[in-house]
This record gives sequence, C-alpha cells and structure tokens, in this order.
Amino acid sequence: MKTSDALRAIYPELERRIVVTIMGATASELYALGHRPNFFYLEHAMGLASSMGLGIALSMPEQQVIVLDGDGSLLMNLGTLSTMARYKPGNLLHIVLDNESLLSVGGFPTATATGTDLAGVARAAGIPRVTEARTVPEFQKAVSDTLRARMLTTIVAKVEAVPPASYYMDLTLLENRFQFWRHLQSLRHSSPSPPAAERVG
Ligand SMILES: Cc1ncc(C[n+]2csc(CCOP(=O)(O)OP(=O)(O)O)c2C)c(N)n1
Ligand SMILES: [Mg+2]
Repeated sequence: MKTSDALRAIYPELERRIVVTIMGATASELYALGHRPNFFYLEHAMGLASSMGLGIALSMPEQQVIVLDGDGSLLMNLGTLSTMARYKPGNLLHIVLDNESLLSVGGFPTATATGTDLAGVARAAGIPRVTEARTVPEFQKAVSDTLRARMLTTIVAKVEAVPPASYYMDLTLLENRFQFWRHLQSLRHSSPSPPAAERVG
C-alpha cells in the first residue's frame, strides 16, 4: 500500500476532523490531496505529533482528532504510547504510517525493518484498541470502524517507502500555525456547550 493511496482513501474522513501530521513525506502527501484549515503539519518536532494530538483531544473532547505519525517518529517518542494509554481519550485516532524507513531524510531503515513491532509495543503500553492494515481496503475499514467506535486506537498501516512526487508545500509553518489555531478557536466558539472552565464571566 502506498501512503498516497492510503491517505486518499481516508481523505473524506480527514476533511471533517482535526488532523495533525508529522513533517516530510506524510505532510506533503496530505497537502497534495488538498490543504484544509483543520490540518496541521508539525515541522521540526519529530516524534511529537501524537503528543500534540493528545493535548488537543483532551482539551477539545467534543472533536475527533486524527494523528498521522511515522515509524521513525514514533520510535523517537515511544513514551507517547504510555501517555496516550494513561489518558485514553476516545476522540483520538493515532495512525502510524510504517514504511520501515526514515523516508523523508533519505530512506534509512528504522527498527521496524529489523523486527520491532509497533502494534505490539502499543498494545503492551496499554492502548485499548490496536489494529494493523496492509492494504488500502483494510486501512479504510480500520479507520471508519475506529471513528465509529470512539475509543483510543492506534492503527499501524504498513506502507511502501515511496517518496511523494514533490516535497514542496506552499505553506509556511507560521501561516499553518495561525490558520490552524484560528480554526480551533472557531470550533470552540461554535461548540454548543464549552467546558465551564473556559466560559468567560
Ligand atoms: C529531532 C529530530 N531529529 C531528526 C529530524 C530529521 N528528520 C526529519 S523527518 C525524519 C524522518 C521521519 O521518519 P518517519 O517518522 O518514519 O517518517 P517518514 O519520513 O518515513 O515518512 C527525520 C529523521 C528532525 N526533524 N528532528
Ligand atoms: Mg518512516
């Protein structure tokens, strides 16, 4: 399964949720499908997309948050699995696009190429729902089932280490940051019942 095909298959689901991606190939593939103000591409901070997604999910429980992670990124911050498992937000879907490679920086093999089983690590960390997908239909079904289940889930999608057609994104980090923040603010203001702590006066 190619990352581009996997993302295309779930794009209609992404359109309606808060999405945080890792940098590089995954960000470029999603951007090429069509940028939206609810998409944030976390540059530089490798490994922390899931941590950022966790924070948003906990602070905006009425929204669904989808994180698009990578194997190298998750391996760099394995502690995120136990932190997510500790809080278990049912509105967080953690997708790991496992291409067994640091694709965005040249394709060096990661530990998943030499036997590390990220789904197994996620289960052992206490993530309540962990699934694996090797084909686009399997992946699409895993995502739609999870969004209905409303339970913290990690989906490990095995993808080919194929680079995007282009890494070019006509969107700077700061522009994306402010646009995304304004989008989250607009969701808060349109929320029918904001948490009491956030009401003014
Ligand atoms: C702390 C840190 N180390 C290294 C990098 C350089 N870097 C950027 S993307 C990347 C590879 C990411 O690998 P993975 O999460 O598997 O995603 P893929 O590129 O395979 O899609 C690396 C090493 C970085 N941005 N930050
Ligand atoms: Mg990778």
